[in-house]
Amino acid sequence: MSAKIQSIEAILVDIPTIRPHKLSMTTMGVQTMVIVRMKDSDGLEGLGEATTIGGLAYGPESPESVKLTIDTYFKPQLIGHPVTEINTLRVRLNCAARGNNLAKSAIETALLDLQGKRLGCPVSDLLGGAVHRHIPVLWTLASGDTDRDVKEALGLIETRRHRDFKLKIGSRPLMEDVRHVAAIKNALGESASVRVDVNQAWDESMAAKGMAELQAAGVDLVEQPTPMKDYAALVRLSQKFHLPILADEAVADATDLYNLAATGFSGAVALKIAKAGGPVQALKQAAVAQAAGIGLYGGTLLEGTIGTVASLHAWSTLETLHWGTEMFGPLLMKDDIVVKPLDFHDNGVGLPLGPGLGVEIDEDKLTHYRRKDK
Ligand code: MUC
Ligand code: MG
Repeated sequence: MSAKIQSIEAILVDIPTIRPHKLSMTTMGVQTMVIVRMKDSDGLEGLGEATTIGGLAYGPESPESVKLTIDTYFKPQLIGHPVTEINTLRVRLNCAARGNNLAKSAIETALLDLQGKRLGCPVSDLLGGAVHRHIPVLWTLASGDTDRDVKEALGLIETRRHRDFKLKIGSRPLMEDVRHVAAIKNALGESASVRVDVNQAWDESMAAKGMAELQAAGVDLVEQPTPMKDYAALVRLSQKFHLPILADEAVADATDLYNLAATGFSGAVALKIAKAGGPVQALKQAAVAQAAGIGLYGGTLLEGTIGTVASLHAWSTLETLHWGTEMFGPLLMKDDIVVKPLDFHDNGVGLPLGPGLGVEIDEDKLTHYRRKDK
């Protein structure tokens, strides 16, 4: 008889960042993760994570609302049901709750972790098997200070931790941002790829000016320059410039990407398990992108190790990640809540090979960092 889901706990965990992380909509000094612990009737435990950026500054789900959604609405749909029936459980959640993809991603991840542990294989095997065991990872420069960003990047290039960099812009006047980016590109030279993420801060005419300037400065990729719902602007900009656009907030799932591609968008897409509702859902989006000739990029909402590893298992199954990944979330936090942190080396990260996600909670660290009033 198939094991049943016995308990689900959603835990808020707050870990300070190693430095202020300045985005167009907020500056982060702490990252909050919602860690899901799902136990089944055989005594196995599955782990999942839902994380976003800056509380509610980035999107409609906050860590606190994710916990409430799981505790109040998801648990009654899941407890007592066979743990192996992941597709059926997803249907139940989708009937019970629209949207809430961050919360759904944490649950899908925990179910995959459980399934992998049950079968004694890594999550990537459940997804068809890893094509890559070392995955490229860039670093985001977002201290808010040009000299500090250059120093940070040069150190990371020297130790071969990262070779590619994403710069967060959009909070300052456009030409100030352009000068900041150009100075960093100049200092890092040809071998480092420099990309920018505007996080929706520009309107279309600002974006047209910004992209022309950034193209001249040697930038390789511009992420989500315009508001997420302005598909038409993203399509027009992608057709006007050689400098490719990475669609991020505009495309949460496979349907969004289909709609964008059908209206003539060319460029790349940031896949994120959180946006899509889990690793399996993110790979459905990847399949649409592949069919439409849109490049792939492994994105993050700055998850800790559990969410990062879940993403890596999914990205490892993709033959070509045209723009690599940004799965550096654990490195932005001052500490980790797993026993064995990920191994970042040679401008990338190794894929854990143990059963399930291949990560184990450090109980003392979890006790230390979990929010005390919850
Ligand atoms: C985003 O907006 O893409 C990824 C890296 C980073 O610094 O922020 C994120 C989310
Ligand atoms: Mg982005």
